[in-house]
Amino acid sequence: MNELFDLSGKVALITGGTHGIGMAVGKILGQAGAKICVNDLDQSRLDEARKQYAEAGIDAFTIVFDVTSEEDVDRGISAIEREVGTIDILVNNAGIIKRVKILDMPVEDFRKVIDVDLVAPLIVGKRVAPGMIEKRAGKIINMCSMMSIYGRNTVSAYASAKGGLKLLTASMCCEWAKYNIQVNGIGPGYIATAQTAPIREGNHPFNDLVMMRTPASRWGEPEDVGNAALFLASQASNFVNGHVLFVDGGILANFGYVKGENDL
Ligand code: NAP
Ligand code: GCO
Repeated sequence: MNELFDLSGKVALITGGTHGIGMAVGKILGQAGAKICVNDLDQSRLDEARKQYAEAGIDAFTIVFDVTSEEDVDRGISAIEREVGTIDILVNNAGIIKRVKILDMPVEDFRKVIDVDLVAPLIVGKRVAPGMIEKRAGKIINMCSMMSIYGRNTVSAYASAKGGLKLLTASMCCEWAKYNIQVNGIGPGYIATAQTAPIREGNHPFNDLVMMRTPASRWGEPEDVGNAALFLASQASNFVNGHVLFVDGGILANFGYVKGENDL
């Protein structure tokens, strides 16, 4: 059974894996035996992350590159292929969000979110897939969202990107499954990271919505997502393809409830 989840000998790239969900994914895949590679925009954040991975017993390979730049991605992936090896597991985790109403959002800001959250997984996927095709094996995990299927006030760019990412995941599956590459998404619910801090901390009223919509009655932890990534990165998921695995504490199953004596 353990062999199913053993990633020994595999090279994994987690984009933006210097904290939050990405770091949880990196630590869990690393503890399963994968050689962990992470990129970020900032060397100092990579240096700090490398220390944290080391404290978890993981010797992470770190490299600066911007996932939205084809040239930067090619340089970064070439360095990983040269220094570490061909990538077996790609987690397109890097992402941004801008919470601004449509009428107030500059088109340039909308484009920036689309670039990072949708175009970048295409760029990195296109660069990594040939190595997987040659090996006739690979795992790609695109970090989707509840906003891959829901809209919500102020997150139009993010939802548009994550909705597209759900179908980019399906499209990658259709074109690459024949090469024994499994391409899936993870749809985290509301997870306690820096990205959600502005709508979570300081007794923010958004907490009430998250609690009403999440039957588990808690914010998710990055490790909740990391555990799902281990399944999708392992042999256990070899016949799972084009799927978005929601890790949401039951949000999708729940219309919501009215807090009170009977929790109607
Ligand atoms: P986070 O704390 O904001 O981390 C995002 C990471 O992406 C950071 O390390 C960031 O680097 C990196 N990044 C951003 N733009 C980049 C670029 N152009 N090139 C390279 N790296 C870049 O986010 P998180 O909460 O851990 O979320 C991780 C992923 O899960 C995102 O795709 C997010 O949309 C998704 N997600 C999150 C939640 C949630 O509730 N937290 C739920 C569903 C989905 P810097 O720190 O240097 O900017
Ligand atoms: C928001 C949150 C969400 C989460 C996540 C939910 O402002 O609604 O940031 O978008 O990040 O994507 O799945």
